[in-house]
Amino acid sequence: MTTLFISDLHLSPLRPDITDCFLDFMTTEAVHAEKLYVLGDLFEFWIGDDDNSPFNILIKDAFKALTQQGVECYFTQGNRDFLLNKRFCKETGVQLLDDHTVINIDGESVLVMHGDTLCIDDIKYQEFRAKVHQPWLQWVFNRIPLFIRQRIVKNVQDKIKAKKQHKTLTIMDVTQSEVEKVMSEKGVKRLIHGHTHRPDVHSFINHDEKMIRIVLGDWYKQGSILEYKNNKYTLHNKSFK
Ligand code: LP5
Ligand code: MN
Repeated sequence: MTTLFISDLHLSPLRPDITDCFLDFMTTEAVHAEKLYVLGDLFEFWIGDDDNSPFNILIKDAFKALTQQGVECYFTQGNRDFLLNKRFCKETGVQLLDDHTVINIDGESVLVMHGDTLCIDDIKYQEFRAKVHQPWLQWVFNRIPLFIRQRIVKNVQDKIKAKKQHKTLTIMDVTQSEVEKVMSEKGVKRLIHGHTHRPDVHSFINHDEKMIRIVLGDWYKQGSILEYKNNKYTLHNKSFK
């Protein structure tokens, strides 16, 4: 049994190198897996499930082909695709997971998430997140014409870009006490997430028990995949052609 995990691809029509690597991954690696977990930020930005641009159709078709071949696909929203929802899933066969979901891998409970909720020292981001996750605001936003939504997002992104440059790397990393708290609450000894773009395997002791936190990598310079096979987790890269 092979289970694959990816996140932080930031797919966009402006990065055909990432898109090619992703499409190749879907047809050569993912197709042989039993399950694929996409832990957020698949897209550079997802404006809404009604955006049927040729690029979005290309990506949706890749998921549809995969699920039709029997690979179970799961998706967790990231901070860039928090508006990806049920319609995308219905069109592709992908199953949407809650922000924090405990899955079972060969008998072990494993917590999977995007990872942004662990960065609690990034107070400005957490305030922003709380705002844009309000169901009523999303309801209203989804009903605004697409071209106006695109302008709003561009405006907010420009505003935010300047603010992000002043943040330290520590603020933008996970807060260890929050990791321990969430893992205890969920009763797991293993956590898999993305978001920080710092692929690594962290081991630590909490309440006398060994805990493991696996961080997925981004796809800016190469593909980054976590593979679970034969009771072993391996992080590997996939070069752009
Ligand atoms: O992904 P990455 O690493 O670049 O940065 C993230 C955080 N940034 C974001 C921002 C999104 O990518 C862009 C969102 C555009 C959204 C348009 C919304 C339209 C309304 C929708 C209503 C339903 O996620 C970044 C983190 C970083 O991760 C590391 O964790 O630091 O966070 C920020 O930079 C956010 C700023 O700190 C907060 C800025 C507040 C600006 C307020 C603008 C008004 C918002 C109005 C919302 C209605
Ligand atoms: Mn992210």
